[in-house]
Amino acid sequence: MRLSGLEPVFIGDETLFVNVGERTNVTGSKAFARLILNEQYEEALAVARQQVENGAQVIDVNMDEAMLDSKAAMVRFLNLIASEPDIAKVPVMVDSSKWDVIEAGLRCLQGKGIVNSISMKEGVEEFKKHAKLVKRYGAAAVVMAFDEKGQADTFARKIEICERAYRILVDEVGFPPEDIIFDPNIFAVATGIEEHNNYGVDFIEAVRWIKQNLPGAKVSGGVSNVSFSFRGNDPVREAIHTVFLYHAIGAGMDMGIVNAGMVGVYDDLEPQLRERVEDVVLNRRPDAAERLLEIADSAKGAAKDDSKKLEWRGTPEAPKTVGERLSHALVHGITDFITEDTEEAYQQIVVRGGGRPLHVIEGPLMDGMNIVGDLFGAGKMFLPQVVKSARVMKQAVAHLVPYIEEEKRQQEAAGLDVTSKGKIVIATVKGDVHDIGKNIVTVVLQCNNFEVINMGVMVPCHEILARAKAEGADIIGLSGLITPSLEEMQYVAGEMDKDDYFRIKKIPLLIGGATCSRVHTAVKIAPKYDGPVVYVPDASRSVSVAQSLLGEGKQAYLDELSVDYDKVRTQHANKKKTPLWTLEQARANAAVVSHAPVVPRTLGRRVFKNFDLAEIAQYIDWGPFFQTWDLAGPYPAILDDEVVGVEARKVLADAKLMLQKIIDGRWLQANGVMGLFPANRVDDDIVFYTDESRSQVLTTWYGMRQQTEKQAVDGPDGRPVMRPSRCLADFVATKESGIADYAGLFAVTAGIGAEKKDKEFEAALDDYSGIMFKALADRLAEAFAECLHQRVRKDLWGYAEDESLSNEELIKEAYQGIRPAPGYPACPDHTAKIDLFKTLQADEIGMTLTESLAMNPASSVSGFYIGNPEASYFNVGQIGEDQLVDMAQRRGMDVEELRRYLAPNLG
Ligand code: B12
Repeated sequence: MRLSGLEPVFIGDETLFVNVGERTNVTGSKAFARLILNEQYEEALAVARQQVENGAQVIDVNMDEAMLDSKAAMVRFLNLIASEPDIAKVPVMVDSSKWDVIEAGLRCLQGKGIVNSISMKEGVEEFKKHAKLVKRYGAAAVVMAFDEKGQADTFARKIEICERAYRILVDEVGFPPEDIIFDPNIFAVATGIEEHNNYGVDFIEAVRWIKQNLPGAKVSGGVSNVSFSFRGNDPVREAIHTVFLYHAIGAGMDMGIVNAGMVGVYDDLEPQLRERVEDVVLNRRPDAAERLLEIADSAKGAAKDDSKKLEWRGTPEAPKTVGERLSHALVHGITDFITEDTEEAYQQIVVRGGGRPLHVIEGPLMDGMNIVGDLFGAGKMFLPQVVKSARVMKQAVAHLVPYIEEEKRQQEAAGLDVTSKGKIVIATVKGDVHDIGKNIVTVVLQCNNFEVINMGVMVPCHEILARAKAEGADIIGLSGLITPSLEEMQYVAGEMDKDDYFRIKKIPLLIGGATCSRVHTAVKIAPKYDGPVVYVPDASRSVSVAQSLLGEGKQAYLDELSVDYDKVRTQHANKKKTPLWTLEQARANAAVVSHAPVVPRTLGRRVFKNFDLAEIAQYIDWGPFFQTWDLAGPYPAILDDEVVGVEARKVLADAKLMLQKIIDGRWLQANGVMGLFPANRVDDDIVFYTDESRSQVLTTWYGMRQQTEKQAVDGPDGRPVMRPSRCLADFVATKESGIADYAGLFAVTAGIGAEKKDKEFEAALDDYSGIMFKALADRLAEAFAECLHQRVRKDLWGYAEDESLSNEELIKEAYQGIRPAPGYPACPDHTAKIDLFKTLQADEIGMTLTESLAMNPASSVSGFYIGNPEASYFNVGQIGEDQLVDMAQRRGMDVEELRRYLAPNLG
């Protein structure tokens, strides 16, 4: 199934379970309903954005609320989403029980979305009519197992309705089968009513039947319904969801709405509980519900009971083998006994068994890691768990290294290495400092038995290529965080092409990192190199890509890739050009945002060295932290999420422990510099002056203005008003106005000292702590920016001295004024950092810029302060050639040089 927002999404047999975000649904989320009812659409948009940022692959939008004009609300919200590229990139599921709302929603969708739902509830004719319209709008459809007689509850009714609907859709309407998503209704089990006992089996079997008999069709459902009768007993609900999803996904369930709650690791469930839950879900015995009830309370209690913690090591009555213990330690990331267990395995296999040290790795350790790889691949384990497993593995291998070396010395025999699946050289490109992404990929690939040479950050092209040759690498992987790195990646691809070694062997090049994309890779990087170039969106995908590139199906994979990228290139070339206004037209449509500026209490530059980390820590926004660990869901709801809640709590607890150590042990130093200055708008720029006379220019921030065509929207009085063509300078009073306005600059870092500590973790073979440490340093950098900004508002500038906001409100940016950062969508131009750093003399606090304008240390943020109450963030989006030339002139810069920096905004 191919869906799309602004970016394509492919859901195929290889895809893991797809999670549909459900927080933009007024029937499911009271908070969202309140925002819509109060017309707080900006905040409602933030809910959508947060879902996407936290990994929802599709967002469900539902406005079915009695007090609402659902149709108008749907249209308004979807139109707002459409102008926010970071939300609009994912497909939308237009959800309503009213057809006119769905149709109104469909008219607003860009790309290919999903209709939720159509059914034969009101007869076949109505069904066909709706299906034809869905098809005409080019959307996919959720088809409920519902017909004129009612909702399907048994297996027979589910498949009867689904088959009938499928035949009508495919044969009569000509609906593409891959665009059909059946929802065969998940109902509660163990309700005490006998007829309900088979509901779980009916659903699972219906899934299996649909996947086998209705080619192309997908299956979805709302999972938490199944455990409804155990409300109030989360451990049992968790166990029911875990078992249910385990069997339903095994039967082929592709996607689903997974409500707040929990889902654990199937193999981890306490055996008795699992057996009794399985009896219920699979309806294996008539007294299943009573038997589960019997242990329900103790299961709830046991969830809090720690005494069973060491049971996995076995008891004298029920001993565990060393292999079992190693597997358990690996799957659960426990390092406590790893050295003694590895030693015991060594004694058993090598000393008493006559084997080789390598056999300990290839035997019990790899057996354990294979379980980890399988569970992760099946979506049953999450990234933090895998990284912890890798730490266990590394420590076990480290214990064996002296034995292996001793053996080498004695025998000098060939073939002593673990036969790895392949060797990969991975690096963050020159000029970029982003470390975490590629470190995570390294760990995940290592867990899957690839040998990975991680070269670190800011690695020049010639070093990467030389190392790849020296190591005989099978694959090269590049990572980067910010857009200038995209160009460096193109350069590396070009250099590989010039070098016979890579071109003839067609050594594959993998591309990853936050700003990379499939389209950019296909259009800009792949054409530079004759070998395979593959964009890899996340760590879990890196395994299947590397396997495909090195395994038997390589040619088929490459053929598929080449067809896919050709298509992407053709689509890109034929893409309708976003209609742009001329810069002149856009300027004429600038917002008029007048205000009465407050004179800052302190003007000029200020340095903050060794800022109190404990104070900074209070401002941490934990949301993105979970994203780093690839755990999807908004904070704090993620802690109770059905799928990742348990793991999210664990990783947060670990983080808080380490945060305390960072503060107490001064592992990091936080330095900042800021300045508030007289400033005025001159055209699209903000000019900063040395003093109140405003006669001498200190520095100029060159602004970029939206040029995409704007439409009129209903104003507060119902009359149409134009949406302005935004530019950040519009929030500052013009020079001609004579108003004395002000603006600020800042640069903060929480990364001083990070390298030293990081080396310690590296030496201790502790990737988990290393990644955790970097993730915390990044959180502290952002928190520092938040903390200093508050001080500016309340004190240093003082325009909001009475502000009193909770951390939650700060995260929602409920304050007056903004702090745009170069590189973010409202000011995408990274070169602004050059003058900013010079003006603030940022080097004095240990902050520098690389040749690609990344900041060193990595955990750093820089930007501007604008105090206007109307100031808000927006996306500059695509600009025209005229703005490029104009800007180059304003700056006295070469057009072609500037073009390189602004390339992502030039289409
Ligand atoms: C956390 C974060 C930060 C942190 C940490 C940054 C750092 N030191 O790495 C802080 C707060 C410090 C920060 C600062 C900045 N940031 Co920032 N940041 C983010 C954020 C929210 C998440 C990035 C992240 O860490 N993700 C988690 C990691 C694990 O994911 P990842 O790196 O993408 O890696 C995964 C995959 O990409 C893949 N992968 C990665 N590499 C590789 C390599 C290979 C070979 C393979 C196979 C796979 C692979 O696998 C990984 C694991 O699944 C993104 C927005 C976003 N949602 O992505 C913006 C974002 C990256 N930041 C951005 C910007 C602009 C900045 C700043 C320049 C802002 C400023 N002026 O201060 C600075 C630059 C910092 C610097 N040192 O130069 C922009 C970049 C866009 C652009 N136009 O360049 C983004 C995209 C936000 C946006 N929407 O505009 N940022």
